[in-house]
Order: sequence, then structure tokens, then C-alpha cells
Amino acid sequence: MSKKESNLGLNRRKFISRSAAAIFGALLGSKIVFAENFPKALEPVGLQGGEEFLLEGKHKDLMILNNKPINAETPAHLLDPKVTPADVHFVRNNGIPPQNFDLENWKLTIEGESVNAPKSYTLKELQSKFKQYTYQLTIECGGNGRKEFNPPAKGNQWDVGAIGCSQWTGVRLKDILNDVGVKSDAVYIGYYGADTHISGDPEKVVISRGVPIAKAMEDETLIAWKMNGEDIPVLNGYPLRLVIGGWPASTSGKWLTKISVRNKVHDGPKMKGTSYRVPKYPVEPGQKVPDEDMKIIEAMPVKSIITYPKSGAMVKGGQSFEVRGHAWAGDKTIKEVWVSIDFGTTWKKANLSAAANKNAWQHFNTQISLPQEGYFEVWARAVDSNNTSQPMVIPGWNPKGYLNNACHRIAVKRV
Ligand SMILES: Nc1nc2c(c(=O)[nH]1)N[C@H]1C(S)=C(S)[C@@H](COP(=O)(O)O)O[C@H]1N2
Ligand SMILES: [Mo]
Repeated sequence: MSKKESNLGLNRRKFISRSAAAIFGALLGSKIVFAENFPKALEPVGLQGGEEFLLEGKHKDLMILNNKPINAETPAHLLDPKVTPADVHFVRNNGIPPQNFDLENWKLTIEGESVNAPKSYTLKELQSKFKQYTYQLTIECGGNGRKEFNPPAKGNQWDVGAIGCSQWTGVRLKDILNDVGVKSDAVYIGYYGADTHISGDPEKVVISRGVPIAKAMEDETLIAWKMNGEDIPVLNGYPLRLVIGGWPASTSGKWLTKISVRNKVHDGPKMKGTSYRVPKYPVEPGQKVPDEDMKIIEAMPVKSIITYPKSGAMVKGGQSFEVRGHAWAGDKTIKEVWVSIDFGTTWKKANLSAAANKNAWQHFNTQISLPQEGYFEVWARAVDSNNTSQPMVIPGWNPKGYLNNACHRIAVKRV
């Protein structure tokens, strides 16, 4: 099956689809008598319903949290490269991705109360009529870290890996909006994509979120068709998506077909209630919060991730080793990253790089050594340009478990 006529992106491990008879021996460790009689339509019974799945175009070690719809996160150590490779970028689907792509007829329509007249563009027009830009953009699911909330929040139990920072190439949304002509009363944009609702109801919109017009008009807000210089993987929004760095990744609409320019805050599915909204004030865990006291999440908070070494590393003796990772802070920059090996009693300042561009993560690294044999944790704590630090413990509880930016911890053992 070629990528362009993708299935839902979920393939059983390749070996299952190969001729069963040819691989029986290898799988079971011994030759199967009568293997040549095994019907091609069947699978070896020992593998049916197996838990191992391989996401199309994705690294085999992504952790699949859900397969209906597909949601998969990246183990921290696979995020080590400075630019997140496409095959390890996390996947968060709310519905069923499109399966057939008619690229000639794929259109992006700009409409809504606040445009003079709706206008549509083919992919070719987008690619030929406007200047192209490439930015490295951090997109993090608003629910990244949800797994730590107590009382637990419903939804994918993301650990630390619903985050990526790849290079995206496309056109500036503002260039398109200016070409269409936006009225002065524009307040918000809302996207629509070609994915379909999990219920199978073709009328139902899966998700339609957006950002205030000011964020939509920023230079780095892209309508992209390339990720790290290649076609975007189907699971990440092929052939066209919005990329809005630094804000909840739910604003980065995939399989993009339509943008509505609104004269009020966009009201599509997942803009209301507890969806991507948090209490305006600190609440007690489990507390019921009146709807009018909830606010839409905008830029994501300061956070960091340790990508090397891999948690669980064994270190021989007192030799020093590198600790490294990335840090990001929504629309702000990172000012400092601190590393501790004594549960936060003392901290060492790490080296820190500048961001490739606005809304790209920054890299930190430092050398450490462990003073004696035994179990240690390495903690990393980033501080943003406003002097706001990551908390050590999980921050403000909220009904859907968003915005957990607590420090990342890894375990290392000196042997
Ligand atoms: N059309 C569409 N766009 C979407 C989604 C979706 O389900 N459908 N999921 C959103 C959410 S909640 C997230 S976190 C990001 C995930 O982007 P990724 O799968 O490329 O990592 O896509 C966003 N854009
Ligand atoms: Mo998300």
C-alpha cells in the first residue's frame, strides 16, 4: 500500500502480512510441519490480536496510547535530535485521517464573516503564488503530561512525549489572509480538516479550533506542506496543515481544507466547556468550575525535556557524562536551564543555545558526574524570559489535565 492511498496509518507489523508459511519457522523458532498447506488468508493463531502495531511511517518505538483514533507519543530519548525527525514526531488524532488524496483537487478555502469574499487555493497555487518560509516550530499537545494529574483527567494519558519541534515549510498564513482581504472586525480564525468523525457521521466535524487574529498574523504561523523537507506524514496532516508554534498543538489543524476568519471567538468543536480551557484561578483538585470561570489556553508554559541519557542508564564509576535536552516556553524564550542530581537541593546551570527562530525549542547540555555508587535522578528545570520557572511538582489541577509543565526527571545509576 502506498503512502498516498494510506489506510488509517495503522499496519500490523510487516511480518504478519508476509506469506505466513515462509516465515513460520523464524517466528516460532522451529520448522512447522505442513507449513506449505497453511492457507494464505489466515494468520498464525499465536499472533492474531497481538498487541504490536506499527504506525505507518513512524518509528517502531513510539508508544501507542490509543488506536481508535490513533494516538502515539515519543519516548524522551528519541527526541534527542535538535530537529525532531518526522518518524518520531508524536501523533494525536481526534478522528479518522483521510485515506484518499486527490492532490490536483485539494483546495484550501478561506471564508467567514470577516473576509470580503471567500477564496480558494489549490496546492499548486499556494506553492507557486506565495513566498515560502521554513521555520522550526515547537508543537506540544495541551494534554502533554496529563498522566500525572490526580484525580485523573480523562483522555490520552500522555507522559512527556506529546511534543516535537520539526522544520516546517510552507506559506505564511498572513500572506494568504492579506491576499483574500480580511475585514478590520476579524477576531479569530478557525480551521477545518479532511478527517472524519469516529462515529462515522459524515456531517460531524472532528475538531475545529483556532487562534486570535494577532497570532494568526505572526510571521511564523505557517500553512505547511513539508516537514523536514519532505512530504508531511499522513498521520501528521498530509498534504497540508496549519503549524502554530508555541500554542497547544490542537490549534495546528491537520489535513487542512478550510479556514474561517471570524468576527468573534471561534466556536467550533473543542473550543468550549473543558476542552482546551482551564480555570481562571487556582482550584482544588476535583473541584467543579463554572463555565464562565474557564479560559482558553493560549501560549504553552515553560518546560524542558531530558533526551540524553535515556532514563535507566548505568554509569560506570565517577566518569563524567553529558546530560542534554531541549527547553521551550510558548511565545517566550528560555533564559536558563538548571540541572540537579540531588533532588533539587543544588542546581548546576547548563549551557543553552539560542532558538533557531521564534517558537523553536532551545537546546541545553552540561557535564555531570555521580559522587558515589547508587541511584540518582537527574532533574532539569527551565526558566523563561519572564523569570518564570518550571515547578517541581504538578501545577494547577484542571478538569482535563492540561498544562503539566513539571520538571522532567530521569533515573541514572552509578555502578
Ligand atoms: N484535523 C485535525 N487537526 C488536528 C487534530 C485532529 O484530530 N484533526 N488534532 C490536534 C491535536 S489535539 C494535536 S495535539 C495536534 C497533533 O499534531 P501531530 O499529530 O502532528 O503531532 O494536531 C491537532 N490538529
Ligand atoms: Mo492535542
